[in-house]
Amino acid sequence: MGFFDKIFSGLTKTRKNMQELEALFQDYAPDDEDFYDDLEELLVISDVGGETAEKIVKGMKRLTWERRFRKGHEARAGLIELLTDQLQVGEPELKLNTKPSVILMVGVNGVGKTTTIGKLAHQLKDEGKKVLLCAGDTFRAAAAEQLGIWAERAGAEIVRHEEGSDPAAVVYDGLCAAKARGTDVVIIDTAGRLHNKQNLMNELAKIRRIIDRELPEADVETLMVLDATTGQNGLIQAKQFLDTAGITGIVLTKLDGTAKGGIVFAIADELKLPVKYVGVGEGIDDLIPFDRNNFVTALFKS
Ligand SMILES: Nc1nc2c(ncn2[C@@H]2O[C@H](COP(=O)(O)OP(=O)(O)O)[C@@H](O)[C@H]2O)c(=O)[nH]1
Ligand SMILES: [Mg+2]
Repeated sequence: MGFFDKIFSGLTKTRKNMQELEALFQDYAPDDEDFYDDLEELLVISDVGGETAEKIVKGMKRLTWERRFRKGHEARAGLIELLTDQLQVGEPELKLNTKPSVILMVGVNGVGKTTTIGKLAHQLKDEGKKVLLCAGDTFRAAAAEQLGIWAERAGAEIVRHEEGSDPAAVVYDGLCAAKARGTDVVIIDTAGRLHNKQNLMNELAKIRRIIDRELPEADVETLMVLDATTGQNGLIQAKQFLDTAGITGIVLTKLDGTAKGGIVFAIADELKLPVKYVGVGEGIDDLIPFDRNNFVTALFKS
């Protein structure tokens, strides 16, 4: 299945909401306030978020006036353009030009960090890269084990320590191994929960300092993983990571399990960060590089 088909099927539940839009465009009249109210409601139902939905509706009114929309199909095309523009934030592609380069994966428990690492390792291996996984989640015994399974599936190496050991020490070892072995990309798993939030943030900052000290010239992507099924709540949680971790992009997982796919618009608008990948299932191939044109096109395709 190609990326477009995957995003199309991953958006099945979200598209159900959006299909009601088609009915709106059928009875479209440019100065009908009900149209804009219904549009806003549908956006909110799809978890675009109140503020972002309001901005989109305002943008739609402006565009309607500027372009003199008269017909439903004109307004529909205008909305697609507006939504696609809305997703133009930062650089969607990973920048991993140095050898080694580093991907640091952060986010709360259960969002899909470890799974995403496995999928990403697999894609990078397919591109011919040598990949090393670093088991920085030492908080739970099962975490390194789970990462080990993914390393095997993806054909990547792994560096791990005992449960309860210092994550910063694992990261240090991982980076040293990468330098010694000619690794292309090191992917670091981290804990999503510690005894308290401040501990977690301190630990992430410490890991970050070790990367900067050991590999000062390296390209580092810090990806925050967000679970699409948690919608606006997930977004609030995510904001806690923003200051500490120096996030370069978002991975939005579990899009396949939710009608809340509109959250990508809230991410762009509120976090001002690019979505770099979306997860559409639990399998190794279920991670798609984010493409805003494909995303919006898939959303409106019936
Ligand atoms: N349906 C679906 N499930 C996912 C996706 N990504 C992760 N999961 C599942 O979410 C659960 C938690 O994932 P895990 O990687 O352990 O999360 P972590 O705690 O952040 O490392 C697992 O059961 C995964 O299989 C996705 O894109 N779609
Ligand atoms: Mg994990």
